[in-house]
Amino acid sequence: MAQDTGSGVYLGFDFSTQQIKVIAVNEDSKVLHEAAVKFDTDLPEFKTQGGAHIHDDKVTVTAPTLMWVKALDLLLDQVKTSGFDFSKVLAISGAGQQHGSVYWKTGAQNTLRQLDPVKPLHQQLQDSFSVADSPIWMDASTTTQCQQLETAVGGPMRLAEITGARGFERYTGNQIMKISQTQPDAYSKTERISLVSSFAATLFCGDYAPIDYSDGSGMNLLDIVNKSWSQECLKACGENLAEKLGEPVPSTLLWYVGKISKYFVDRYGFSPACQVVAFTGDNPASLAGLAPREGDAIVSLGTSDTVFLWLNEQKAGLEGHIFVNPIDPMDYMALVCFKNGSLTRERIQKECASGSWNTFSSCLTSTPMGNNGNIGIYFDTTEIQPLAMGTSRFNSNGEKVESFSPEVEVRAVLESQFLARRMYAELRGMSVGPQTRVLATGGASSNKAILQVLSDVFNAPVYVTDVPNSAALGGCYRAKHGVTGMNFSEVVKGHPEPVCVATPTKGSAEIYQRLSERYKALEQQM
Ligand code: XUL
Repeated sequence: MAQDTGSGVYLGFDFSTQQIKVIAVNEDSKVLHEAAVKFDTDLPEFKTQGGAHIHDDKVTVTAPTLMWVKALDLLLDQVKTSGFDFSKVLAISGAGQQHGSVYWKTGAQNTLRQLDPVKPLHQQLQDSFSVADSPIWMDASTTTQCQQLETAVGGPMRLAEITGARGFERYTGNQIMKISQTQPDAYSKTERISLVSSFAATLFCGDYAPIDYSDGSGMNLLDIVNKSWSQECLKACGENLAEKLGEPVPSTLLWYVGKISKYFVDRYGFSPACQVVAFTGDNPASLAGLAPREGDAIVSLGTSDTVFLWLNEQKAGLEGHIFVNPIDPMDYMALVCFKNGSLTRERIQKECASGSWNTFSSCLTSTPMGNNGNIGIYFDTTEIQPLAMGTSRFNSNGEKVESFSPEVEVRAVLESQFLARRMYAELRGMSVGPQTRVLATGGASSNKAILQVLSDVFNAPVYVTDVPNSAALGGCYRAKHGVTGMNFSEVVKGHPEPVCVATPTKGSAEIYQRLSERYKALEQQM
């Protein structure tokens, strides 16, 4: 383990769906240490699969809250055994899987304030939760509650205007409403409700840590313009909810939620001066971990594709999600997720390019931008926006056709995927153009021919940035940002600069402007 003795150290935690991860960096953003505890394999007694329990109805998905506590015990013991010097840590922060909720039973605050450093946390907190199984982001059981909330505030668009999103099943307000309706006793015995992020910060503070604006935006409860709970939404979701949630706070910017609790000082050797900066959601933390500049668009090309945008102004809408920006609370970030990403690209690569990415790339270089007017839409699984499934192919006259040649099919899948990413990013407020840096991450970002199509469709330069564990790293950067108050660009000064790998080909703007209009019309027909 490379322990840097001279300068200060920042820790970033990621309480994600399948594991808890920690990264330590020094003042130059150099990674000094990493460790992780995986729920399924390191804590088999909780019998989770992928860190979750999928219930018999298939739509209810929870995780045992105590498992997360026990995982933190294991993780810190492991880091201590490795010889890591916790006394150098100036500040910590971190991330949690978004939307999940934790229900602290009346009396838990007292327990948190009096933790005994001789015993592990899970032994002392086993009776502290009024609901033992936390609903998590994979839960889709709250359609009725979403409808009730939308109706209460005046419809889905109105809910999106207030909270940054229409009613989504996984959003915490709807989950809380379900608990208040189906487990009224447990709800009334709850003194505090945390998100996974603020729950993690609570453990470190030994007292209730507030919810930050950015992760709080994933609840259908926060008024993202006024940065306060929406009274109408609170009223619809549960009695005395404001009290149970506490006041939300900015994500960073010289804001820390408390000092590390005596428990961690005595048990692990943290300095009593170590600060805890508000934890946030994993997606906002990932944005910070990629060290973006204002205005950047991040396109993550993975199993599912996700577009993150740093926005100065947001546009409410029914697709995608707007969060308060985790780096600058006056700005916003948009997130739009597409289910058909790498798996669809891989299927076409197998069927049309004999399973070879080199052949796939040759197909791209041998076909012109705009694919001679051929467009294909490939939704192997039900897409999120639009809610549609199936494959459709259209020739340059807009007529439906049964098949394309392999080269045309390869270009068609990428062009339509990137046209969709661009269209929904524009709907959420991105003004695409040569001034926008598109930062590509994820598996497919290693293929230059693919990134050239991305650059042409977005009419913007594409940079690659390979940052494994961006959410945990974002925790380190946010910890430093929170306690030093430096400009974010200074905070991330040692972060590897993204490399420009593709610039728009001459003529791409006109071609894809036309194609984008056609794509929009064809998608509507699906
Ligand atoms: C975002 C979402 C997921 C979780 C996964 O809205 O639900 O990305 O944050 O950890």
